[in-house]
Amino acid sequence: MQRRKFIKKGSLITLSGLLGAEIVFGKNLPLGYDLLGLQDPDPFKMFNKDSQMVVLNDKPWNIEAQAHLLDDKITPNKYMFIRNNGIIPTKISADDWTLVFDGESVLQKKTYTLQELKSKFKHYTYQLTLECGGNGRSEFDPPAKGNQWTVGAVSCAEWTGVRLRDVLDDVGVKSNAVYIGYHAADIHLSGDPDKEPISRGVPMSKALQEETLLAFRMNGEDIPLAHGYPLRLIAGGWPASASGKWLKGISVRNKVHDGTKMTGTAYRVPCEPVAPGEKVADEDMCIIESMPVKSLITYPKSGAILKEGQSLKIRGHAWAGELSVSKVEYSIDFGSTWKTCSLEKAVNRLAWQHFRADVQFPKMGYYEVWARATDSQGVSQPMLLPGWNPKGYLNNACHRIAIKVS
Ligand SMILES: Nc1nc2c(c(=O)[nH]1)N[C@H]1C(S)=C(S)[C@@H](COP(=O)(O)O)O[C@H]1N2
Ligand SMILES: [Mo]
Repeated sequence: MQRRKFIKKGSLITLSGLLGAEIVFGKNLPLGYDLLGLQDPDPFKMFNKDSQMVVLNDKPWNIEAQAHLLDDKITPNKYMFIRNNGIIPTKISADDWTLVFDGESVLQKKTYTLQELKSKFKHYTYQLTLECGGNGRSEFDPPAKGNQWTVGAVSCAEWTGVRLRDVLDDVGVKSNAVYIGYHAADIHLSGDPDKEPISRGVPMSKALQEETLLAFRMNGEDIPLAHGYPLRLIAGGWPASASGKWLKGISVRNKVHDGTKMTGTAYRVPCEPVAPGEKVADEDMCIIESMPVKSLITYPKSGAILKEGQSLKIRGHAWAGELSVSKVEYSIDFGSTWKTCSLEKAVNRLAWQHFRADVQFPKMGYYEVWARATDSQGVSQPMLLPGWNPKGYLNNACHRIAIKVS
């Protein structure tokens, strides 16, 4: 007779996390049992998200913030967008989690347990901006397929982990290494275990940066399940698709990584500008690297009403991929004139910067406040849509809020 298999303790904990309650008689559950409580899930409860977060897709789960929810300097989990290409793994046991280093350019294949990574290498903590390459996609015309992100697919949380470069040093990398590619534990939407939902990466130069982490904590706690528990690659300032969640493997490649969503139109844009709707040949597409300069007004919420004579203290964040932000300005006259906002320095490289301004309005009426950031190389956000591209990436147009003075 076959022995009945039961769900392991580690998986029970993740399932309890998804349900938001302990599964009291969990040890009686047979392996593969479908809990009723997870069949019609409330995403806000399941992921500990605020109910003002906006669900764009439930298969897979894709959830964005609204501008005013991103007002905190460090984004708390409840306001952090979720972007999934596949199905979130649930049967995770951090105790026996391993990370494999392989590929053409490692001296030899090497495996670490999560415990080894934590104990063998020094820990670092950074605030790191993660923006989905498709943030702002909803505005493109002709429209681009994919999740219709507005402005809320960006976050800046505090990540703790070990430096990828310290671990690569320990693994031993050949001099012909050009790229790393990640492999993860999430499941392809087809259910096919041989297909990866996504397997992207970064060039060695980015992999070896001080801030590129193998992270195991977010905002001082274990990484929430939806954001990559128990281990995640973090490459701040690049499209967040480079930051692989539920990290199981790193391949050190002797060529540009060619995993799922590294080729074709995925996370690639025309190397040179094209007319809206134009077909672009494969060889004329370039991989997105550092994200462009951008800003977000997080206070007040668009639609705020003021009394005549009242001034308005606006605030928000600005970021510029690998670069820093040198200036943020605002306009209340649809971009004819601009005034300077006060701008804080980043707490560390690749963290977003906070701005504020005290805005006066000349008389009663309807206004829009626009914000425009400029990066350290003098490049500013466009007032309207930037270059069209087939998948609607990199929309860094100025953010705007409506204000009524009555
Ligand atoms: N394993 C895995 N990693 C992933 C993804 C995914 O689907 N699977 N999505 C990527 C994309 S496209 C983005 S924008 C970020 C989103 O991170 P978040 O859900 O923690 O906000 O994760 C990236 N890492
Ligand atoms: Mo993304």
